[in-house]
Amino acid sequence: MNSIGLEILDYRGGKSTLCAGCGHNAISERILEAFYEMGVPPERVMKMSGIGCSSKTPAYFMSRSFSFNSVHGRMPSVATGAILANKTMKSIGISGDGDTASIGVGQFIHMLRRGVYGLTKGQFSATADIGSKLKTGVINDLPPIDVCALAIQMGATFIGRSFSGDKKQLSAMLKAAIAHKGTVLLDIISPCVTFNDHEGSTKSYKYMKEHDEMVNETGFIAPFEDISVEYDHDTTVDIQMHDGSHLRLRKIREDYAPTDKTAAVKMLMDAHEKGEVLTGVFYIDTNELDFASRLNLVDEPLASLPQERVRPSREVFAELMQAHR
Ligand SMILES: Cc1ncc(C[n+]2csc(CCOP(=O)(O)OP(=O)(O)O)c2C)c(N)n1
Ligand code: SF4
Ligand SMILES: [Mg+2]
Repeated sequence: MNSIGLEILDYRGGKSTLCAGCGHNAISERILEAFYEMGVPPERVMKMSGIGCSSKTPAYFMSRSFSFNSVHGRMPSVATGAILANKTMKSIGISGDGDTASIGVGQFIHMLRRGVYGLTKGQFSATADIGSKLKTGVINDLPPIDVCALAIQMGATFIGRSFSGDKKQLSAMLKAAIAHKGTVLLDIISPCVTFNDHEGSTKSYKYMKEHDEMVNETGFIAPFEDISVEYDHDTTVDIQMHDGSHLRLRKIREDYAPTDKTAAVKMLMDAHEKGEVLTGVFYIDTNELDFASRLNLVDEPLASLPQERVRPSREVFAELMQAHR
């Protein structure tokens, strides 16, 4: 018996239909034991989940609790609503790696950050900096999502930031991005003159003029241009792109190499602390295979292949259907 006079049986659920030996069964056991040992009344618990084997497990522990199986990947929003409706309940969310990090990744991120973006105008977006002020005087207290740091972690192979007011940097960076074979993320700060150009905004023309810190100066040399243009090897990195063009990055931050992912993320995080807006090329990798190459596609574009080459014949299709009956 536990501290509230219940037996472990009072915490049991339905019989598991998962495979014998599945790790999820052990997790269900540990969950129900934890609630039992802590003396939490099962009726005070809500079990929220999405879709997947793991998301089925709330049916296998604590039948006396409340339970809700949401749509795949949507547990965070349903759980948020339930918690807000009754904050006196204990809530447990069960979600698999597919439910959380694949289909549900958008909900997952916003559940952690707790931002709401319901309207669009005159409201803080998910990239607004902490301490930034709305025209109405409201101050943002939520951490920004740095899309550059996110893109570095997620595997983009060319990541940089520029400013709509910096013609030279933006032109060079755009050309290098166009020349790059792979996924590029360019985060371009573009002040909204109607809602976001006032004193206190960190996305205004004035703020950008005062806080724009270039990490490197971007130069671009197209394949048809003369590449023998002089440069100092100590201060400038030359990167040859797949199409024969060259990206020349003149170092401004001496110790920073745009081929070091970890350093790039740290630099971006540090800049947020200091209120600096870094611009320049943060990370580039010209060796990694691009998406189409990874898929090992034929040289000719799929869109222009004749029907005979993209469509199984009637006979092959019939054979396939037969084999999978
Ligand atoms: C909207 C939608 N898309 C796809 C599916 C198919 N589907 C069912 S479970 C699942 C993956 C679940 O993976 P995970 O959350 O890791 O659970 P696990 O089974 O590994 O515990 C997918 C893609 C679905 N049910 N609904
Ligand atoms: S995750 Fe699903 S398929 Fe895999 S062992 Fe568990 S119940 Fe079986
Ligand atoms: Mg899984």
